[in-house]
Formats: sequence, C-alpha cells, structure tokens
Amino acid sequence: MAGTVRSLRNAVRAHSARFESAIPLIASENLLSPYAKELMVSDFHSRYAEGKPGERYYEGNEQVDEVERMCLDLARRVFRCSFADVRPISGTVANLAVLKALAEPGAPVGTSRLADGAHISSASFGAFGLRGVKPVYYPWDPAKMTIDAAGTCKVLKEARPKLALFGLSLFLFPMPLQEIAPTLEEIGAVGWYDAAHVLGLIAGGEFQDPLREGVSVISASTHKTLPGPQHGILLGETKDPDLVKKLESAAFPGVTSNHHLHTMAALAVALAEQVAFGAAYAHQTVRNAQALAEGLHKRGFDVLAADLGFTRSHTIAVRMAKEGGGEAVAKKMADAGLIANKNLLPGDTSPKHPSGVRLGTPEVTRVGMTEPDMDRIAELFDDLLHKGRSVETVKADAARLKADHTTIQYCFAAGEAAYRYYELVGRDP
Ligand code: DSN
Repeated sequence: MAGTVRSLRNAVRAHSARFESAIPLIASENLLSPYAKELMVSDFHSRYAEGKPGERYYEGNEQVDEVERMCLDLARRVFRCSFADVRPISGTVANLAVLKALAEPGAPVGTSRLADGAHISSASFGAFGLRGVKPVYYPWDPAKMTIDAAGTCKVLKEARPKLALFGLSLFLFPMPLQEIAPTLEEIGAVGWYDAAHVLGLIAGGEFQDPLREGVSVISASTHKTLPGPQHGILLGETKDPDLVKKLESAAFPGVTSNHHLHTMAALAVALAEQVAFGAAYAHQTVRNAQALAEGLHKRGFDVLAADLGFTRSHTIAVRMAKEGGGEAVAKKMADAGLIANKNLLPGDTSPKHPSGVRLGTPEVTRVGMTEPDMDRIAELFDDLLHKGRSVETVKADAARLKADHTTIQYCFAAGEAAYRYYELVGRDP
C-alpha cells in the first residue's frame, strides 16, 4: 500500500504543479494564506465540538471555543452585523440552513433562474428541491444584466413568498435591493442574499452592502472572493431573536453535526487577514476583472455588458459562439494553461452546451497580478482562439507569465508559501 500512497501523493503533486504553472481564472476559486493553511492541518481536524462555544457536547473544547468566539467576533466586525454563525460547512449547506429555518416544504421562495446566473441551490435538483420549496422566478433585465426591479416587485406581490433569495453565481452587477426592499416589507418576506461569490468584495466595500440595503440574512461559502477555506457562513442583521434562534438551530443540529473545526479556524485567520488586507485585495480584484474584460473586448471577444463597463465584480462573461462555443473553448483554454469554466449565459437554453465562459480574477489577483498582466492574459486568449497559435506555445507563455507570480499576497507572511505548501512530509513512504 506504500505504493498507493506514493501514487496519491504524486497525483496531488502533479495537480499542484499544473496549477502552479497555469493561469487559474475560475471565478469561484482562490488560494489559502500560509497561516490559514497551517490551521487546516492542525489537531482541530481530529476533534468534535458540536453545539456553541461554552455549550458543547464533548470535553476538551476550550481552545476550540476560544477560536470560534474569535471567528464569530471577526465575522461580525468584517460584515458589520449583529449575527454570525460559522458552523455551516459549505455555501450550499448554509443555503440549506436558511431554507430549513425560514421556509416550509411547499412554500414559495423567490429566486433567479439558472440561465440568469443563479446557483444550483435554487434548482429543483438542488437545495430548493431538497427542502421541497417552490421557486418563484424574478424577471431578468438584459440591459442592466441583473434582475428587473419593477418586475421582481410585481412577482413578489403576486406570489407573496415569506422568503426571497437574491444573489448569483454569474454575478456581474449588484442586485437592485434598495428598490425591492419596500416590497419585501409590504409582503412580510425575509430578504436573503447568497453572497458566496462576492463575499470578499462586500467585506472590502467594493460591491454592495446587502445588510444595509434591505436583506436580513446572508449565506455564503468562504473561499471565493473571500480567500478563506472551503466552508460556509451565515450572517444577519436583525432585531428578531426568533429569527436568530431558527437560523442557529438550522445550522446545528439541522444541517451539520460537527462543523469542521480546522476549516473554522482557517476561516478565522482569513477574516483577520481580511481586516488587514481585504479592501486593497477587493479593489484590485475588481480592477483586474475590468482590465481583463477591456483587453478581451479590444481584441474582438464578445464580452458581455460592454456598455455597462463589463462588470463591477470579480467576474466577466464572454460569449464564445464564434470561437466554437463555451464547452470547446473552455477545454482548449485548459489545455493551454488558461483554466476557467464553460457557463450558461442569459439566453442560453442548453446547460450542457452553453455559449459562454466565465472568467474570474480572485486567484490571479491573490498572486499579485495587476492590470498589465490582465492585458497579457487577454493577448494569450487572442493568440489561442483568434490567431491560431498552438496550444503548446500558448501554454509555455502562460507558464512564463505565471512564473513571476507564484506566491500568495494580501496576507500575513505574504510571499512565503504558495502552491508547494502541500509538502508537509518531504520523503515518500
Ligand atoms: N461551484 C460554484 C461556482 O463555481 O460558482 C458555486 O458553488
């Protein structure tokens, strides 16, 4: 079996080496800081701590309590809110917790369509289906690349859901929450925002501020624009103790038993680093997305929302119909070291054959790239997809560009560790 362990290590090494020499552009991915990674492999990984700090079902949790209290304090500070729960172990689990707390099976719940960029949580085969709630879809405004505010108010007044979800996985522009908030109040619905993609931008003051714009509850994963571990979080601003109680009991024991203490500890580090570096990182992430969009647009790519400035987030969307379609293009890009994902774009009908690719700048920003690097990346896209340069030569150029950017920035101990950090045991078994 030692050979099996060697093979496993080699596969992970090969993966790490591949990403080290590539340009990762997946909008939902990021890199952990060295200190966060250290806590991921600590003894916290081996322990149980069900319940809340000071109210556990296991002994030996004093330091876990200390860390979780710090994590909660940091979350409330970073997001300027009165309620936080760091027990959901992923974004989808956080979404399930909100649905369990605030919607009964069969109830209508407002949301966006998948084709308009909604997360699969809203699908009948996702969290909505699991809870058995009925989606009430908001209309899309293609001119603004977000939901249509007036149409959404109309739909909400007709269906009168008690829970209304806002937020997308193809999230280019803020949602018109302030225009919708009076309708939520009128019908007595709780506004809920899935901030998974834009959590770090919200924290850094770069996108929108949902808790000040009319929603009461935020759910999110913590590893996209917030460069933390793969984990989940609930946040809220409410004076209703019943709402807090429902969310907490949905988080535990509703949708988790143990809440993955090592990732909770790493999240605390990510939140502390957010306080110190988050605003600068969020700002550069958005600037880089806009620069990448501009670079692609001027080279003839069909970047969505050109008349709106392409994006106000970390994400851009490119229709690749004339380049061969999203699926073929994403595959060719990955072969050339430009790693992204095919994506449904508004107007697409086939999830298996979407016309677009989604590009994001969280990771390239995290390794210190700036606007000139974005233009160089756009040039590589042009070389590969318009000028017919070979996959091999583009891949070599991508690796050369990346070679100057292999350490993590915007954190304590910046530059001290990056892709090779997995080597905890140098020798093979
Ligand atoms: N899978 C994530 C994304 O890529 O948007 C959402 O969970």
